[in-house]
Amino acid sequence: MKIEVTFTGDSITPQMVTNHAVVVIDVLRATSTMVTALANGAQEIIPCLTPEEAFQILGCAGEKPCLLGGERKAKIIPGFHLGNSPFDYPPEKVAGKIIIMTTTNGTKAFLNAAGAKLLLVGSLLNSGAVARELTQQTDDVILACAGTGGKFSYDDILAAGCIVHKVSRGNPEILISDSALMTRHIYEKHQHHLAEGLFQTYHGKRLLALGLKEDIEFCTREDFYPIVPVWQKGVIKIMDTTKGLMIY
Ligand code: 3SL
Ligand code: MG
Repeated sequence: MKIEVTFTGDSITPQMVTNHAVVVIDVLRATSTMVTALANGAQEIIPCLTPEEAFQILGCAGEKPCLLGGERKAKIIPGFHLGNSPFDYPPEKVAGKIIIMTTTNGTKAFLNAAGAKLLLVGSLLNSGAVARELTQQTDDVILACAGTGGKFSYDDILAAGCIVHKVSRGNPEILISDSALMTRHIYEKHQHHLAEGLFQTYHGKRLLALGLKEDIEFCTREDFYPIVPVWQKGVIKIMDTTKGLMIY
């Protein structure tokens, strides 16, 4: 198995992901929020590209228990129920709910990778569980960082490097590309101070300026949730990693 890391959602193409296991990563904050919502009991997440599309899906959902979640410019979208903070998704709000979600970078990256053979949601919060799942795979792996505004984003690099670190530990037969090796080195530099590492970054500073320091601290909690969300039939659900089956 070979591991590659890509750095922006826009660079993901259908050709690239075919026959690969792909993990989409948007630490600040879309994939951290998806993982939190599912860990807190959300039934499933439907990622979509635009607020208009989200309203349309809600309009067709009938009696289904749906909530709209996401952001533009890091703020809740007018008319939506939830923003893009993991703290917006506690069990009392999201248990049993279907979350229809659109974010600036994360959901777009995810949908660009929709043709992957296996498509998972990764973050620091579930990095250990994702790494364990990847070690069961025989297909080549792409860790697809969403990036910020079409550019490389340090938060995603930390999670990609963390997953590479965990997958490659004790598995010398796994081939690590130069991009994966670079992310592993960056993660290992910040490993014991992940939040502080992000306070200095472009997106970290933006969130700090909006008073969202706790979001950064939460999104950098490594292995907080032992779940692996997987894309199946147009929705994201928790994978039952014990049986290789999805939970319905
Ligand atoms: O990158 C993204 O899609 C968002 O998660 C951005 S934000 O943290 O809500 O600004
Ligand atoms: Mg991001």
